[in-house]
Amino acid sequence: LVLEEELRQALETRQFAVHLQPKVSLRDGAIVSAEALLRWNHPTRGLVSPASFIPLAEDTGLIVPIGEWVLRTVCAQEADWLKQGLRTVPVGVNLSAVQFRETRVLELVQDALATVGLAPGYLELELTESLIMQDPAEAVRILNALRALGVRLSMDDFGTGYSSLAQLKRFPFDALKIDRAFIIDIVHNPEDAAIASAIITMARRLGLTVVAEGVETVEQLCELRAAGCDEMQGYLFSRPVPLEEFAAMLRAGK
Ligand code: G
Ligand code: G
Ligand code: NA
Ligand code: MN
Repeated sequence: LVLEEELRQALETRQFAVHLQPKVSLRDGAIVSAEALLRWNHPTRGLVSPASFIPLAEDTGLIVPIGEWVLRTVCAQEADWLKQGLRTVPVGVNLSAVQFRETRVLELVQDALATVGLAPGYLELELTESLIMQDPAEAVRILNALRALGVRLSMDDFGTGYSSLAQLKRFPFDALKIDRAFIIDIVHNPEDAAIASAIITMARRLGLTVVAEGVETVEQLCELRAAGCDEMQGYLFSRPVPLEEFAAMLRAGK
């Protein structure tokens, strides 16, 4: 109950921040997009990881206003960077299953884009398998509408749930992110390497951009490149960084 009240206050008193982690092309090393990751700057406890408060935010429904804040913050920042002439990249926002179920996501996204005049192609939504599998028919309908709007869609944490690539072809995803669980041991565990390689081959045949999550070593990078992976995200290139630091990375790279 205490934490719930603190979360409410955090939203009102602007204790949240969005950090961005780059996704990098394995072809030329360029930053091609980013993922928005929520950070809570707690007045006494310091930086609190979302892993420790997102479950409660979901249980209490607070994820709805918090998620809306993340979405609007990302759209406003992107619009502002474009106005400044910065050549920014699409930014992915994580959507929780609760947000998907309890809000009219399509209307919310349309309004967030229109409010700041942002072109839809600068926004990407990251959704997990479990989210779309809760009500696949409804998910297909909403995702098709979002895709028609021009928003990019990416399947997050792929490989950890129960869906197959065959099921995924019903959904209009642009990209697929291979869960970090398969990347961690990719160099030393031939089974993980085989799974990652099979996912990459099939996903690419289905026309999806493949992103490897949690890449930390050059050896992992080489393995992924050899398997035909398109992009990587992970500490090897960069941790999630504050917005201004990300803008500096974009300026430096171009
Ligand atoms: O950022 P890591 O750095 O610690 O994030 C931990 C978990 O919190 C991840 O599963 C990530 O997807 C989730 N997360 C981070 N930011 C957001 C957000 O804005 N919305 C939702 N729903 N989940 C987020
Ligand atoms: O669940 P989702 O994939 O949205 O969450 C991404 C999570 O992975 C975040 O907590 C982010 O901080 C974390 N992350 C990103 N890159 C790396 C990495 O290279 N190593 C580890 N251990 N975690 C990472
Ligand atoms: Na994500
Ligand atoms: Mn992920």
